[in-house]
Amino acid sequence: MDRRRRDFLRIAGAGAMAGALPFAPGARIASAATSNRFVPDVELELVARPDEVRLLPGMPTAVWRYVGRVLKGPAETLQPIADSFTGPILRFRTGQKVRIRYQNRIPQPSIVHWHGMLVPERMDGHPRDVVPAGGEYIYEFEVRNRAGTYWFHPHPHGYTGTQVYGGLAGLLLVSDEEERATKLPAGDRDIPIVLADRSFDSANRLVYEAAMGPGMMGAMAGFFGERILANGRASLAFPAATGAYRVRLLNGSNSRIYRIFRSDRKPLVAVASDGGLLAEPVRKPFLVLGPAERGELWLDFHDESAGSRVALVAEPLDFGGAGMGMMGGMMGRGGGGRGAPPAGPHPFALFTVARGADRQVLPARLAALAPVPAPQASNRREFALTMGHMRWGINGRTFEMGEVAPDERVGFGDTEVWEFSNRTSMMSMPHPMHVHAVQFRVLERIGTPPGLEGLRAGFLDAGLKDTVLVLPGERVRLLMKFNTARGLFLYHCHNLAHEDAGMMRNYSVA
Ligand SMILES: [Cu+2]
Repeated sequence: MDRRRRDFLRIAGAGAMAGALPFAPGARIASAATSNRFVPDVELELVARPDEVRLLPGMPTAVWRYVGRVLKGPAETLQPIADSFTGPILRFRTGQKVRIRYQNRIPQPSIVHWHGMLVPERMDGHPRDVVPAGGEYIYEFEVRNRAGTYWFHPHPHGYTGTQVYGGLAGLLLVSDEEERATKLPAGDRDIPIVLADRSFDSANRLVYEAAMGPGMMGAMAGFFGERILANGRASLAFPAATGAYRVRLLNGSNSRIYRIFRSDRKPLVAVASDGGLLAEPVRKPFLVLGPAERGELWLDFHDESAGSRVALVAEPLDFGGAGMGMMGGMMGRGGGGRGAPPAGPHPFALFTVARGADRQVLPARLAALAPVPAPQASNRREFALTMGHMRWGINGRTFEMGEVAPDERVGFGDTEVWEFSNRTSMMSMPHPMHVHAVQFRVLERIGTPPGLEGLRAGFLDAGLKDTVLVLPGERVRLLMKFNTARGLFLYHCHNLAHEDAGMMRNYSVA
């Protein structure tokens, strides 16, 4: 293995990652495997390892990525994506029993988290379960989620940003009977897209330098790359588009927030959020997707004339001009102060309409999903998003591996209202807040500043969510039921620079 393969190297903070690959394969097998009574319907091998992919013209780019194979079950369970760092796509069905043999072949401790999935404590990829380079971890769980677009990525403490940036992330698509009954576009009309920003040097190597916020006294704003990529490419082209498509979008960026719209400014039709199908299609002028959020679109070309072109555009959101002076516009700046131009609106999926479109009818109803209930008097907890000692925190605290505070203990089966309040700091930034082991409902947003109110039209707050973007100044109330599993789970900011710096806590369910 040549040297370039093993460092995707010019990663900032690379002290911990420089040096030779210390792994000895099979050095340690950590297994949360339940018992030999678990008979999987599907068994996969999933390896995180250094690789090279051709992302840009010229030199290939050294990345870390997941590769895998199906050991048992349908071959389509695992679908690699050619010439990309993202992937493979995993396809499961509700009710399947899944075993995944994860092997860590990157030169850092790591563990895999199945983002949005409702799995037992030791299957969730908590940082205390990291395996060293060369180690292995065996996951066994039953797929309990409804159909939807979920994903997987590393979750070690302190290195998640680096490892995701290196390329470790893939989609996990769940299907079920209810979804099949809707007859949404399938096959090559079902298009999963991972949006992620990256910066490259002149030799096509990945560059990772987190940006400090101007005036933020050392507090990390995050990473803002110069290029926006779709499944690792500059853009995806669909030269013979007819009829309707289902486009699944994941914002897999470390920190960037996007506004997604059609190039012809026709409204978008959203059909699913983080946790699967909405009750019914919703027309939106645009979508706003923070890191880790998903949105699915019904994209219809049957009334476009042959030859016309329509793009989906991702515009990086810049909070600098929205009355949040301390933001200083850094959201739109690329490349961590390397003098790069800010990434502008980027057409990432280009559809050229062909003749002969079948008309496919948008279903009026998509799924059985109760309306968001009125806010009620359940047990309410408030989590203030805070800034102290140059670090982001939650209620003034930062992550400690096994620590759970008295106000972070939840009763199994309880329904609670959690409020994330983003108003305690003058140095306000949007924070995409993610809670493990639940799919929640967004009850209300309170106090959205007038300058940001326009963004609310782009949120998919009507659906099930596991990550919610809390704008500067807002209090967002969430309704959640803790009936997945007992144990220790995480809640945290999914701006990975914030998460790695400690804007993450445990909560326990007992
Ligand atoms: Cu944050």
